[in-house]
Amino acid sequence: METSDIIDSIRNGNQATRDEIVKLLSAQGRDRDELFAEAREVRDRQFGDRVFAYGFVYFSTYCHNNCTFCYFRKSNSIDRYRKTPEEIIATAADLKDAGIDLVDLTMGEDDQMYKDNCAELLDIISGVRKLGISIMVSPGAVGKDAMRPIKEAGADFFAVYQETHNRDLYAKLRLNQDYDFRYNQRVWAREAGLLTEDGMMVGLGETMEDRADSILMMGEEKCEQIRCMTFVPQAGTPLQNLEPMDSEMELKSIAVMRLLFPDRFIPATLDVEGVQGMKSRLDAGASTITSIIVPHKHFAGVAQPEKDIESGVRSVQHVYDLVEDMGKKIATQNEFRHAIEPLEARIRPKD
Ligand code: SAM
Ligand code: MD0
Ligand code: SF4
Repeated sequence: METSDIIDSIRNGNQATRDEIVKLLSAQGRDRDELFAEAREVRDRQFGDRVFAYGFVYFSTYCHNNCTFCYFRKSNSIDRYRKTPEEIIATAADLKDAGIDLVDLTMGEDDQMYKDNCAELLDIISGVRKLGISIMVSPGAVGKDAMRPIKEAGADFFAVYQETHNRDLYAKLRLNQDYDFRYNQRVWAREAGLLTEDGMMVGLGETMEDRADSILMMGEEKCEQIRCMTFVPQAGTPLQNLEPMDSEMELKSIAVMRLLFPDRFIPATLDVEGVQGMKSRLDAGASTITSIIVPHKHFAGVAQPEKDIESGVRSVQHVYDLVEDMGKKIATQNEFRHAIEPLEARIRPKD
């Protein structure tokens, strides 16, 4: 089948096969333009002229894991920080005042946050919740028992990315981390009434078929948010010399996810290419700008620990202006709550 036939078939409500997804991910020239145009149309039908904006608070860069791709892996000797609850709440308040829709509270797998049944983590979540802003937590793999308290403390979303759904590749990336335990985080989070996010990375030696499988599996899993990020090599890590890919595969993955799963939130992350990369991701059908960071507070990004942060280029006003230039508007916090409340009602635990 030609690319345009596959797009037609999906538009007519047919499920895409793995081979068809591989074909879409390989689209070039006019086929590629058609894929992206369709993705924008599907996104606009779902969300109108609204784009969602998430602020990123990487509040502890301590980690007991050794993921081969990550700058913050335990064996990397880098300067680390752990922000106090007060600093985190003040940063979240800045994001709220700037009109950001959600605060993503992210950490390395920091044992201090897990001890005493995640007391400090829960304290941070409930402190931020009191500000009246929506919350995503990205605390790594915490286990089943932590999910209810995380929900009750006030989190809306639980994010934990599988990175790849090829178990052999996973084992080479997330060293000594059980695949199923990580996968089950999202199952348990959902059972506790949390919205979930899964994610894939590209540029780590995966095949086209692996990428197609990740897209299919993320869709089947019914996560409300799904993402793709391009691997960015990090100094001091085992993969530091891996030849980096450009963002083309990430963009095509965004477009394919949008066609297949029209109603999901799909990030345009600023963490891979900074603000310069925002427009191309929105043009591929993304709905949600993620990784907006408050400048001058010394927070790190993930894939780009320093990119555009202290200069303020990744900050809110700049992002808003660019979004308006595209004829779009950042959703108000109320509009965002209205978008997620029906989703939360759908998964509310029944007891
Ligand atoms: N520690 C938690 C965890 O691993 O789930 C949350 C933070 S972790 C740094 C968040 C995500 O950042 C990872 O799941 C991975 O997808 C992404 N990431 C980390 N290093 C990256 C890199 N070098 N390039 C691209 N994405 C990266
Ligand atoms: C982002 N830097 O959205 C963040 C991060 C964790 N939930 C998200 C990878 O790009
Ligand atoms: Fe730690 Fe997360 Fe980085 Fe893995 S990806 S080393 S768990 S911070």
